[in-house]
Amino acid sequence: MPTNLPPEYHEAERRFREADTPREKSAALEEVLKTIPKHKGTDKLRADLRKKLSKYKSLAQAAKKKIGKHESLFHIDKEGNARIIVLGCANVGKSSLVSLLTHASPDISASPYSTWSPTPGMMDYNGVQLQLLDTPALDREFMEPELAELIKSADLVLLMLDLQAFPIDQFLNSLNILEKSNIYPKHKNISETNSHKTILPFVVVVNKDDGSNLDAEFDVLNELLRDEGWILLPVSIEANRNINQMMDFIVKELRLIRVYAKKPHEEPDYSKPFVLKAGESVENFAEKVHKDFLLNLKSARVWGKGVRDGQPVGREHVLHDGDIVELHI
Ligand SMILES: Nc1nc2c(ncn2[C@@H]2O[C@H](COP(=O)(O)OP(=O)(O)OP(=O)(O)O)[C@@H](O)[C@H]2O)c(=O)[nH]1
Ligand SMILES: [Mg+2]
Repeated sequence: MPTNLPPEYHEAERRFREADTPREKSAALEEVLKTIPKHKGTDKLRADLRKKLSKYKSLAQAAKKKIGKHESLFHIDKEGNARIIVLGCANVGKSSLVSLLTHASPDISASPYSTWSPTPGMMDYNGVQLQLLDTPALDREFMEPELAELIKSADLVLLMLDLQAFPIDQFLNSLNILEKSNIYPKHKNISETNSHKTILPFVVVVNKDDGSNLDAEFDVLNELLRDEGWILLPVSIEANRNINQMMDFIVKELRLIRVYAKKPHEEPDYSKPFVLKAGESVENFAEKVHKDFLLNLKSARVWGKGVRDGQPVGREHVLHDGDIVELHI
């Protein structure tokens, strides 16, 4: 240790020893380095301190990354044609559903509250790309504001109940919790004058309807809620009951349609539908196929709903699910 170090050095060095995070340590070390006069006698000390500084900087960097990662658990990029968020009380089967339908593998457990962060999974349903989000149980002691934000970003809420565990209680409880975050079901015609409200389409999926012996219980529940405008779908993930019917319904509810492209004198390409929103036209379809088609479109022929086979139509012609379109430029 060189003996001719100024008092500022010792003061800065003390602050360095007292700092406790890597970020504070590296900031303090930079100050220490500044106090050291540059000459031959301090070369070794300065080199050692710079080495130390770079170690603390990389530690600080790693710590920063960890925080970033933690925050991003609730920040999930939208992918595909629509985002469906699976919500419900503990143990109803949310993770089981996402795991059944997608390649995601969230933890599934007979004990409640097994999921603590959302997990996305992609599903191809007859050519429609759907992003499903598994979520932590709604009936925990709190809901993270980030989870509420994530719910608000969804195109559809799949509210899941367990038919075998007081479904009415779960239903009321779930809605209550969502209301606290200003999230409301669309069919209730809640006025949108309050700009804090987010209104989303809801489908109630009643899980664990494992066999016909349980169907009567579903009927009672359905009768109670149907009159209030709720749509209830009975399913069993374990017994793989009604899962396809549920998916068909969801795609309809999302108001997504599949339109197939056809080249002149060729069969349509059924392997890759273009996904449009209900109400969209030939023009929207052309834009999806290629922007050149949109710019240079001269005419189009359609096979499908409400037209003769191969009928010429204009740009504004509204397309339907399953239509086949031939574009001419
Ligand atoms: N009988 C029956 N059990 C099911 C069905 N679907 C899921 N389960 C079981 O229900 C339990 C809970 O399933 P999870 O998928 O972990 O439920 P979750 O809603 O994700 O639960 P949390 O993450 O804790 O909120 C597991 O033991 C599943 O095997 C079903 O259709 N019938
Ligand atoms: Mg779960």
